[in-house]
Amino acid sequence: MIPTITAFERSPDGGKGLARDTRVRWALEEVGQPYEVRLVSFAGMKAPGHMAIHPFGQIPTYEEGSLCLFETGSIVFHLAERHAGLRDARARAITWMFAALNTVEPPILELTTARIFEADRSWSEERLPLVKDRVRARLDQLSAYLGAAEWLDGAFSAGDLLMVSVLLRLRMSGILDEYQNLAAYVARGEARPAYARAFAAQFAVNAAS
Ligand SMILES: N[C@@H](CCC(=O)N[C@@H](CS)C(=O)NCC(=O)O)C(=O)O
Repeated sequence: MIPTITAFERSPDGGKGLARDTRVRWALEEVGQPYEVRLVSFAGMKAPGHMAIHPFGQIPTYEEGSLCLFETGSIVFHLAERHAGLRDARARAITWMFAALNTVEPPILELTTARIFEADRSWSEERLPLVKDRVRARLDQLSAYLGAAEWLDGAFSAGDLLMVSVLLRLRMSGILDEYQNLAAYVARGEARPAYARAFAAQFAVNAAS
């Protein structure tokens, strides 16, 4: 059965890979699973039809027959479980998936909030360095762990897929470039043919609109 995912009709980044449907598209491409996309507007995301499958009115979602999933971690996990292609060392890959979403992504999201949504506040300039330092604290640790390795745990895994997706959100800030090995790690992720297909599919939607 061909699954259907949801994505922004118009992504705020113009389809540059930052919306979270990219992670799901990437995982689908990695496992060679064809998929369909239902595009939703911001209003459509909060309409009852979409809220019935995503209680928080967001994208992406994943529908496969009677199975409806939301949360990128859960969707990538489902795909990794179903397709042996992503990785065998299941428990460690799952650990890295959680680390990407629960430990590394939160300070990165905080930085996005500080840079975009709080930029006009009087205290913004004073707070920004603190937020950046919290991001660096995590990247220091991640960079030390990765060292010169290609991926986090031997072969490429769903943990790498989510970690690269999370780190990509930092590129605009310039902080990623302070860590040579992490910048190279992200570039390796982006160089994967499956990522390129996912990016192109998402970009095409936004270029067309
Ligand atoms: N934790 C969720 C976050 C989902 C999320 O924040 N989606 C964003 C797009 S990247 C969204 O739908 N934003 C619109 C909104 O929240 O109204 C996941 O990983 O799936």
